[in-house]
Amino acid sequence: PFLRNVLNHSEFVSGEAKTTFIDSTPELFSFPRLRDRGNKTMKYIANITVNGFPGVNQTAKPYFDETRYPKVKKIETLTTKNILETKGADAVVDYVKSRKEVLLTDTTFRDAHQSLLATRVRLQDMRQVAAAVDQGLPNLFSSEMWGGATFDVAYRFLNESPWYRLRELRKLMPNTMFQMLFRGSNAVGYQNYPDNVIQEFIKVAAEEGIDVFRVFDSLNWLPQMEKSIQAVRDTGKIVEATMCYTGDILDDNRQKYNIKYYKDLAKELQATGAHILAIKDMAGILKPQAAYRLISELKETVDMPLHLHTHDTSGNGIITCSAAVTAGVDIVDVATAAMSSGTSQPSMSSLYYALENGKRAPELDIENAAQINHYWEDVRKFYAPFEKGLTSPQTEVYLHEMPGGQYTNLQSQATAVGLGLRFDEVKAMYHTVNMMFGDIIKVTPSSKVVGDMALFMVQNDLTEADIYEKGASLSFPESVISFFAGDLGQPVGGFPEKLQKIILKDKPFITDRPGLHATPVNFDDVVVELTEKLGYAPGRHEVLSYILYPQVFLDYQKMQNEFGSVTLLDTPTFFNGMRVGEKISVQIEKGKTLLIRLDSISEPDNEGNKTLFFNLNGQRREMVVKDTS
Ligand code: 3PY
Ligand code: ZN
Repeated sequence: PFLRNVLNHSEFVSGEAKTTFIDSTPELFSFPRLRDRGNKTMKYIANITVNGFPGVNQTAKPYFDETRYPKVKKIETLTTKNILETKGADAVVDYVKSRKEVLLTDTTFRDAHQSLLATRVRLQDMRQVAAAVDQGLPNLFSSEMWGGATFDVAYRFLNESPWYRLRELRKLMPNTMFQMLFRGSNAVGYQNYPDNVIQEFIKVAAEEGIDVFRVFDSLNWLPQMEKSIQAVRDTGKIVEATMCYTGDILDDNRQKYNIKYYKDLAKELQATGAHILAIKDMAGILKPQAAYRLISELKETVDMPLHLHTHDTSGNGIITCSAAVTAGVDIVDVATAAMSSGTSQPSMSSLYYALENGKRAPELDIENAAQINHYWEDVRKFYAPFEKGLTSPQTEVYLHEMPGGQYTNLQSQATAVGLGLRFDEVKAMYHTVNMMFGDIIKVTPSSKVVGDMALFMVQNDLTEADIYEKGASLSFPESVISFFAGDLGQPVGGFPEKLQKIILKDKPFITDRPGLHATPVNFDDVVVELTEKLGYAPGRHEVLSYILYPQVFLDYQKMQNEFGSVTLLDTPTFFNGMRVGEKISVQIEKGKTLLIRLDSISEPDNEGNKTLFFNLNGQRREMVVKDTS
């Protein structure tokens, strides 16, 4: 029973075992362990082969060309990460200010795939290119590789621990600063968490390897950011205080969010003690002329580096970045070309050529960037089932203002409730709802509230007038009620009172910070509760995951117990299983490889069970799987 427990130990099965654990349990490395790993892996493959992967409607596993692995020239230079480690956060700020060229953040490992491929890119594919980025692109300001939706999606859909992803990449990228997107009091979730959870999360994330925290609030409400900003400062890492951009500063008819609004906000954000000011254009609606004016005026308003984040949905992303560079922006977000454009960030190499020979051209080895990009051209094909984005520029985004990361998600949600063919209506309704709500900042989670309301209205054929007339008898989506109760904080200019009454009915609402009403989490109690559920004492990171996503985390653990660490499988096999006659190898650790061949699959028996005949490292193995497809 002891060995059984150990074999089910989550760190063990997820491959996260630390040296101390391995050293104190040498029996784990004997043959039964390898066999157990092999059996679990085959069980996973057998299930996927017979029943498919959720969301992947393929009948047969596609054939892919051999992946072109990047061959980069290693460039020796002092990196921002080296400066952070030796001289601290303020020295990085001084370094950024001293640079004449614009610096780049590469979002390929986070926002790019969140915005194009429903956040589905797996560690296994990042792992193969990580060292090339570290060695070949050392002039990057940072690599954004964590946060936003990646945390939840890794557990929920990829059976992958986001912490394990962070640790593994950290090992492969020792000279690159890692950046994460942090939703202020919503952390990496969709709701408000108690302050001590926020503080503990930031502390553990910093210890595990995050260097730059971009802290935003989905309503640009400062009180929801302050605790996080201070918590990052306490760790000695770099904090970017964020203004989310919405509206159009150059449109006289849209003056709720005018230049004065952003300049005042910038001063308030500077006063929090943050190192960098991030301008987060989550929808990609910052037009080039507006970017020029905004950056120019912010430069004169605050004395901190400016970091611009935009999305290329409209097709104008490069021009916006270029205008911002001319106006003096210090850092801009880009993605490798094959993972750029559309709802993602503008392309790194396009921006390079747009700025080439200019005064602020970035320092980038374009050959290395091209090598890395070839790799992604090949890898992106594995994720074809998740491609739901735009295939051409969409200037309609200037009207609906939907964040890049939300577009594909809302499209899937619409399809799931039978509104796939009415998505144009959903987009138009999204705009209507925004105006009904008083023209709010729309970014996770406030964007989800707008999306939920838009879907609700289209699904029930409700117009704006209907909401005011029939509101009393409607049961609104939970997220909408919660938003109007003040659970996400206060929007700029407050809530529209009439609508708030209709939506809340008699429910009370708050006007102060939700964190003031939240009971701090007692971590000791959670450890006891979780130990009971897991059968072992959890690490601090596991405790946090459980607090943020209790059921998702427990489901992940269940999958780990059943199938072991599927993180190590190649992506086509992970999503499509195996073809009869196919051979794959899975390197489960240095010097230990599983060689798996699928020899045949039986017809289903009376109960619908199929038997899959495998060969695992030379030995015949059978797996029985119920065909539920
Ligand atoms: C997120 O919070 O996930 C975002 O990417 C917001 O733009
Ligand atoms: Zn984004």
